[in-house]
Amino acid sequence: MKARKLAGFMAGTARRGPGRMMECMKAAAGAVAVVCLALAPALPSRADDAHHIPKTAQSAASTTAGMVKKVDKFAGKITIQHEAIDNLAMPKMTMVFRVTDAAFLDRVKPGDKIRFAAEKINGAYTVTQIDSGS
Ligand SMILES: [Cu+2]
Repeated sequence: MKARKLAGFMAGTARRGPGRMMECMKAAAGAVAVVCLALAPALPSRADDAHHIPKTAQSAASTTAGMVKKVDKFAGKITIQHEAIDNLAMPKMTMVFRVTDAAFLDRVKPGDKIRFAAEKINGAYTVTQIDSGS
């Protein structure tokens, strides 16, 4: 129903000239963007559920101690010298993480000692939480 209506609209506007056609294309692109936005929130929450199988009630156990080595706000990445990360079966090392929220990067600077939580999201090691130890 919707597709046929849109096709008819596009055919009608095409007859009226290229200017109208562009308007129509913009309208169609807008509709696609809306669909994407509607779908996007469902994905992270599903990944989140898979990672948070509630075995115990202790939430502090999921954070790891680390020291910030580098903050790259432009790339949305942070380099952390970290202790072993149990949930990722990772030994202590220095490595680059993505972040789930770019605002994390405004709260820390190189040299800061932090506690943070990390998960593997879409194949990339990603910081999901930072507690900047005061
Ligand atoms: Cu690591």
